[in-house]
Order: sequence, then C-alpha cells, then structure tokens
Amino acid sequence: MKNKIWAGLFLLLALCACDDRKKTTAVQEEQAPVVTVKAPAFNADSAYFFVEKQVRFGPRVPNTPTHRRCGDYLISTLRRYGAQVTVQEFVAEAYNGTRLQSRNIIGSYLPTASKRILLAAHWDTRHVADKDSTRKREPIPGANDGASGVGVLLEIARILNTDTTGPRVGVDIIFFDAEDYGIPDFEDHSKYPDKQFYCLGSQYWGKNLHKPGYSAYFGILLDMVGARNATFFKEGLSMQYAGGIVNRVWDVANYLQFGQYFLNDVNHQLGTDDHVYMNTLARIPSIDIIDLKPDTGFGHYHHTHRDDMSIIDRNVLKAVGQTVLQVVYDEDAPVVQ
Ligand code: AHN
Ligand code: ZN
Repeated sequence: MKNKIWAGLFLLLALCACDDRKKTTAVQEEQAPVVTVKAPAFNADSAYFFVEKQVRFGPRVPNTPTHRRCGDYLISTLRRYGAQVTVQEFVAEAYNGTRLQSRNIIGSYLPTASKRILLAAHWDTRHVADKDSTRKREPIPGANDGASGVGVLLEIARILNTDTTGPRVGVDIIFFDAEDYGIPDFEDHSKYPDKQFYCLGSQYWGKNLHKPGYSAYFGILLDMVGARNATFFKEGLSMQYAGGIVNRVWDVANYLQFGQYFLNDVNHQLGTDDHVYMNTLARIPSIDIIDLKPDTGFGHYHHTHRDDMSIIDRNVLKAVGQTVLQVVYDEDAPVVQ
C-alpha cells in the first residue's frame, strides 16, 4: 500500500516535470519569426530615379508651376502603377496669410480590403533656405526633404502593381502637400498666431479623410530617408503613439541587416511631423522614419541648398524601402471580418 502511494507520487512528479518541458518547447515555438513571407526585391536604382525625377521639376513650392507639374506627375505615375487615385484639393492658409493651392495625393491598392496599411510622405518642398548661410529667401531642391520619401513609395507602388500574387492587405500611399511651409527662422515668430504652420496637408487630411470613416491598421511616415550616412533613431513621438510599430519596423530592419541605419536607441523627439496628425486626427497608430542626429536634430543639409541629389545614397533608399516593403508583406492575411 505504502509502495503504491510512493509510486503514485513519483509518477505525478514525473508527469509534472514532463509537462514543464513541454511548456518550455511550446513557448519557444510560439515565438514568431521576424519575417514570415519574403517580399520582392526593392530596386534602389528605380527609387533613385523617382527622387531625381522630382528634383528635376525644380522646387515643389505651393503656388508655383513646378509644384503643379510635379503633382501631376505623381498622380499619373500612381495611376500608371495601377493604384486607385484620389486627389484632395484644398487651400491652406500659411503663417503670412498666403493662400496655398495644395493637393494631397492618395493611391490605393486593394481598395476594398478591410485590413489596410497607410504609407505616407510629404511631396512639397520648403519655400526658403532659412538654415543656410546664403540665399536664405530662395527655395531648396528638397532631394532628401520631400523627394526621398516619395521616391521610396513610388518604387513600392511599382512593385505592388507588378506582383500580382500578394500581399493580401490593402495599402494606401499618401503624398501630403504643404508640409514644409512653417514660419522661417528669419521671421519674427511673435508676429504670427500661435498655430502649427508645418504639416498643413496632413492636418487637412486628418480633418477631411479621403474616404469617410477611413482607418488603417497602422501608418508609416517616411521623412528624409535618402541621405548618405542616415541615422534612423526611434523617434520620441512615434514611441509614445505607436511604440509597438516602431519596434516591429526596427526588428525587421535589423533582421534584413540594415542595423547600420536603423539604430536601436530612442533619441530625439520631434516638435511635429505629419505622423502627429495621422495619430491625433485620423487616430491611426503611426510612426515616423526620419533621419535624426543625436544632438543637432536634423542633418547638415536640412532646409539648406545642400539638400540636392549629391547627398542621396541608393543604399539608404534600399534599407528603408526593403524594410517597409517587408513589413507590408508580413501583414499579408486572408481578411477575417
Ligand atoms: C519641425 O521642424 C518642427 N517639424 C518639421 C518636420 C519636417 C520639416 N520634416 C521635414 N521638414
Ligand atoms: Zn523640411
């Protein structure tokens, strides 16, 4: 009788131990791999071409013919790559009362899919070179500040149009206008009302969504994603609003061996950028991939005439484009309603 009890106890302990081991393996199996489906190759030469093409129009400052022509080019290119295109025309009022004729341009893939990813960049360029030492009142080329994000997203549009098999997730590419018309440094800021004059396009869109009730699973904003030696720190506001998405994107970048650009440190918090309004007005958890330097904030080229094609590096466009494309492809899922 005693023996039986001992045997029973032993068996119970053995079972528990065995069960424990099962739990350990189960936990290991549950850890999702970083990447599940492989995205097609992002072509950096093609992205570079799209950046150069925009720069060749000249500065894309609202109310100028070069701005209008470049906008037309973006609309026709998205259409050529099979997107359903919505153009949001609006008039934004600048700090000095100038009425800015503006257009947000939206290209949608799988427009009826309920699970959607939002990818954004601004396409206008700054009207002044206020951080330069010369010709401060002249507009900048905006190769990185403007054209780079749009160039990466046009290449993603080209790929989505070419790849007929996937991913089964809706993608909306939005080019915001009138992002960079903030009050110049050389102006007396106290003369103007205490209002945010950057990001006028995303503020308009946030209050007037291109489709009523529009939402997305998450959003990724690209801002200055093509300069040589770019450093993408985990930006403070992105971490506050959508830290999980930031970590996800950085994990994929590191998995793809782009860790030299995507640094695993939280550093610098922006005053603002379009992702703020994607979060606060559209209520879509959104992050900003933006070239930030630890102490100075932005790169040496920022809001100067140096922001031209000579600072653009295909390797940086590749790192950002391949990472974002991979993140999108990994959201591939049969849509469960
Ligand atoms: C500020 O400078 C406060 N935010 C603007 C972010 C920006 C400007 N991105 C590109 N140009
Ligand atoms: Zn700018």
